[in-house]
Amino acid sequence: IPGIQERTLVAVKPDGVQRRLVGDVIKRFERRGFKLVGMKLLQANEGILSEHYHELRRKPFYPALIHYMTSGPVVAMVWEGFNVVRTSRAMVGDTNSTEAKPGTIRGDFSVHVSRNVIHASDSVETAQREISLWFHSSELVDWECCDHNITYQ
Ligand code: DGI
Repeated sequence: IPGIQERTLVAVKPDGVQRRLVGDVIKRFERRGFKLVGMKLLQANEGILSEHYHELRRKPFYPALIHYMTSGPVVAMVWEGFNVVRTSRAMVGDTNSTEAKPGTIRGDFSVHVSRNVIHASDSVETAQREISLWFHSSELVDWECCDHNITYQ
């Protein structure tokens, strides 16, 4: 099946870790049928975040965003599966929590854009860039899910 090995970067942001939402986030991605291929808890520094949020560097909220993202640990993950980038964005919900639909992660757990619990890459190209920014290739694991033939045709 083409696209079955697509990967995306998902990160539970410091507010999500503080609020003990890591397990819930992982559970949603597992139950959807995606495969976890990388995961770590880390305190992100300004270096990685300035690369990660490069496109937002001129936004008025940028300093506050970096302050928030460095305020505590983040759980970074790489998830793999068919159309995982697009499906993850749907699971995460709108950037603006007010617009995020109930049932989405932001729509269930966040009320304000400045504390929106989770990050997920917004395109396949961005995902490739973000995965290599947050993970060494040696930190990603190729493995076979035993339910592969049940999840896919
Ligand atoms: O890919 P997203 O996280 O959904 O959205 P994005 O790449 O446009 O913005 C990255 C993060 O920056 C977003 O998750 C939260 C923050 N942000 C975006 N717009 C605003 C914002 N923070 C504040 N305080 N105000 C904003 O308007």
